[in-house]
Amino acid sequence: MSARTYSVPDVSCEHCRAAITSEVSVVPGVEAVDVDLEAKTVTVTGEPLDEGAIIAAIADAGYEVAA
Ligand SMILES: [Cu+2]
Repeated sequence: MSARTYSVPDVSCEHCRAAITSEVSVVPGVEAVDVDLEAKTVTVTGEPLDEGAIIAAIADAGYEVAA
């Protein structure tokens, strides 16, 4: 099991958390999604983690991963 943390500066509220969680949790391999509203990060746990698919899912939710 591995974990990756992405910086997503635009997350601010429970709506953001719900939108990102629902999109990212259906990416194959993803087991858990933790959105930290204070740190403005999304931590994804699972195996395997498809980085491109995860970033695309965050984009589908309407948010951008900071480089
Ligand atoms: Cu929000």
